[in-house]
Amino acid sequence: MSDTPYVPPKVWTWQQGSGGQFASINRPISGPTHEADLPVGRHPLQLYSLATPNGVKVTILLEELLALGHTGAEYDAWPVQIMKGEQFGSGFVGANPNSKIPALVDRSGVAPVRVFESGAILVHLAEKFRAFLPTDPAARAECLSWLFWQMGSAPFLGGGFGHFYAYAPTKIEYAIDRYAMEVKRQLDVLDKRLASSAYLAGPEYTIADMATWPWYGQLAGGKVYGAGEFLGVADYVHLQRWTAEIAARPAVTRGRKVNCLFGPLEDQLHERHDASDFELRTQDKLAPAPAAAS
Ligand SMILES: N[C@@H](CCC(=O)N[C@@H](CS)C(=O)NCC(=O)O)C(=O)O
Repeated sequence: MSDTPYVPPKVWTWQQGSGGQFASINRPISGPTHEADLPVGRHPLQLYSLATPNGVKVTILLEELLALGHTGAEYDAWPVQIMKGEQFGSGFVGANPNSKIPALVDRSGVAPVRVFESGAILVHLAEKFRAFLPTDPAARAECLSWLFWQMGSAPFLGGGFGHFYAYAPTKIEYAIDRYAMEVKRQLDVLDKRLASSAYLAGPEYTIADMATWPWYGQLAGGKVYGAGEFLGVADYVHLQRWTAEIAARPAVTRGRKVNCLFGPLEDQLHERHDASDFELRTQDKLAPAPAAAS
């Protein structure tokens, strides 16, 4: 990166390595880079994901469905290591031509159905099990409105604020300022809604909360981008109430562990194939015991 002010050329060209922390995976073209089949487990629902905010939305819903007694929601969850480029394997691109986690393949019907985009996956599962998406038309419209609000808003938080505050190779005041203002506006939208409503869509916990919590709840808890103090998240008291309530749900605790490849070993369940995996197959149980000090 040079010190001279950037003047855009007539036609943009790809400078490999200019993408900061994600330079190794960002490309201006789509499609597979290599052949790699997706693994398939024994359950009808096959999830290919990672415990990022977008991935966790889906595992929270699946664990909530199982907690409600929907045994048909049993699933196999396979990790996709996006920093290693696994989202560009031919099998994954077949499940999601956009090469981003999460992707779901529902094999419960005559032919496999692929579903990509976390919001679409949440709606697919909520409709399939008739849970966490109200059926009353007004309540359903409110739920889908907040769900799509989240899908449209989070890129300003992640791709905008998070990128320039935490990941960009240089701190650009203009960019950080612009996105900090937008994210604070979004936090205020949520805070005002949650001042008068227990959950985003109304009195019931729905897929709108499950989509929003992993981004804005985690941000409110100071858990993403190290930006809690910078954004003054403690001031949003209604958002804080909702954040804490959802964090305390056992299904949320479980959902956050699935396909998690970082953090404390007891919170990392790399693959999930059975409810017992939370007891038996987290990394603290699988990792070799450290060598005894001599
Ligand atoms: N709108 C998509 C966004 C998914 C997304 O951005 N996934 C990220 C991880 S959180 C990813 O797979 N990134 C890999 C890449 O960009 O190559 C959704 O909600 O499913």
